[in-house]
Amino acid sequence: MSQMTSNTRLLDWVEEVRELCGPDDVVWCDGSQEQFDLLADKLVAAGTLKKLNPAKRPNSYWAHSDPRDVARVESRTYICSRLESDAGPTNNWRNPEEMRKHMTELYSGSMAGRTLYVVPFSMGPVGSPFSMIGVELTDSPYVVLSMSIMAAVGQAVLDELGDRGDFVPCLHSVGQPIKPGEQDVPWPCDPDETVIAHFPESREIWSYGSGYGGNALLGKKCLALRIASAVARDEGWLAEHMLILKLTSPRGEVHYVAGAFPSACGKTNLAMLVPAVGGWKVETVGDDIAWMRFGEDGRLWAVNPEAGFFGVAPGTSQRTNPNALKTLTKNVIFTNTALTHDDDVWWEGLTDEVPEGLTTWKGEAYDPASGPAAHPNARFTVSAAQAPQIAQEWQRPEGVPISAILFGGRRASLIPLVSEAHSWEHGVFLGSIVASETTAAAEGSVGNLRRDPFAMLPFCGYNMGDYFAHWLATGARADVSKLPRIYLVNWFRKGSDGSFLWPGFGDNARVLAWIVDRLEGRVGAVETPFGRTPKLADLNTDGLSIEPSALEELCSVDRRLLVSECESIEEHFSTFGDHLPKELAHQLDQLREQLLEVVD
Ligand code: TSX
Ligand code: MN
Repeated sequence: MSQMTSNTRLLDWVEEVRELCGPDDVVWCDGSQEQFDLLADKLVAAGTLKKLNPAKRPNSYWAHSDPRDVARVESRTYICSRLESDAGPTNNWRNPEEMRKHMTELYSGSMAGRTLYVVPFSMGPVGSPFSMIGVELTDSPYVVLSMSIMAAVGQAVLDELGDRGDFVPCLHSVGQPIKPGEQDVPWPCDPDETVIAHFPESREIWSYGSGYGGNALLGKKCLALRIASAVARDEGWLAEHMLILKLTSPRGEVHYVAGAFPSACGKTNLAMLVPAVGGWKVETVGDDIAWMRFGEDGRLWAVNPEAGFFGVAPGTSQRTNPNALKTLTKNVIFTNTALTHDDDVWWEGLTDEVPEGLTTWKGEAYDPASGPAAHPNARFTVSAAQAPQIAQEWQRPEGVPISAILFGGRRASLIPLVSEAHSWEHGVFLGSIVASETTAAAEGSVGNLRRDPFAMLPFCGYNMGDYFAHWLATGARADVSKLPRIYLVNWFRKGSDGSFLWPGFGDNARVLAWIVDRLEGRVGAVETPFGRTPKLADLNTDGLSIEPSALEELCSVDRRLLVSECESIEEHFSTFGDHLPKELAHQLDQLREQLLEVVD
């Protein structure tokens, strides 16, 4: 047993789980490099990890999962609140007692033949008043290694917790006990019985059956978004699915920008942007989660509660995200990428040419006729501290003051390149109608419009109508002059020939530059139904070959398409019933009124 803590709530819970799950051993994780290396060696011996070529990718590993366990499973993710209405229409709900009963049966003996690891972790810097402590009990050493990269882990966290009871218990089992005499498999899991359950009222997380990403690394989506969003509602702050970037202008002005984007919009690429316009600098504070609260100065301050990046590998290249490639040169765990003949990694989009002699994410010789070499949801897990573009203040306990909030989506038509909300309420409306056209057949038919309000659809731990109300209430108690301004952006608008109108990537800095010009009061704007868009002359197009007509089209709003958009928004809003704040219904009315007004 451990000498690492005398915390009775923790010790009692570990003992209770040991009795229920029946592991052979209990190991406490101290966060040391020695323990990390020991576990990595063990996983290499077990065939779960492969050590990559140290001459090419020092201290890095490759894992490939069971093909049935490759992504978060939203259909098996539950909010277990006493009232179904507290989970709301966008979440799966189960009664907490029923779920506990069901999962207690699943967990019974589920760790037989395995080791139970105790992983104390801090989301946010250890000791910051804004950090949250969790303890993950898991039978997956792969999860232990990943958690050690994604959060502060170990003795320092236990020391900070002391004898307090305010940690979030996070129970995780892959759900594949090893019977006596039986061989383990490289990626144990139980896909038929997978459940990821959240108990926001008692602040607990129970996960069973999956070893992959957000299902298993419980500090990230489960704690820092679903549980934290419910805590934030109760305590008056915001837990958001947002990147945080530091933007420095040629004049030396520094602005911090937060941004929420649905999946497949390039959020990590934006967080790590290399501007295509001279003199501008982007540094990363975070690429996925922002915890925001008002400071003494009345401004909204944001903290990145994570310590690493768990990013999608396919599509990451020298052109799309050079800083990511620089970050991935050492100390990385890759999962479900392809493996090269000389023990390095590869994925679709990394290079134009497919290298010879690839092994696919399934561990088979690559044959283009049998699908991609890397799984489309293949991931890298890497410490943020080794990113060359990391902002020096990224772990400051008080965070960084946010000047602007971006909401984005993948929209081929209607939504302008950038528009500035008229007010906080209008900005909340723009966040509530965020939508993206689907890109993969797996998400339904390609090109379908999917609403993903605030990019929080899979991550809000309570009723999303109440979440909208919480955003409105947050603005209502603020000093309006100190609130961040809110912008809607769309890098994905297409022309009539079906090609992208905007070059995107590093050129998105031109949009960021316009936003800074707005914040600094240097430029005017043009009114549209979605807010204020740039006067075309105010967008810096130096060195950009774009037709004036394309720029015009990018910033325009087609009123005919707006009619059907209003109908679509009305349908979207109707799903929230009487939990929809009246201010948002009013915003939709105002959008409709614009249709009746000027006809040009
Ligand atoms: O990440 C993207 N961003 C944000 C970058 C900071 N992507 C990739 C999306 C999938 C994750 C983009 N794709 C962006 C973008 O701004 N824009 C586009 C669309 C696009 C794709 C290719 C080209 C232009 C636009 N041009 C050529 O391929 C030459
Ligand atoms: Mn995310």
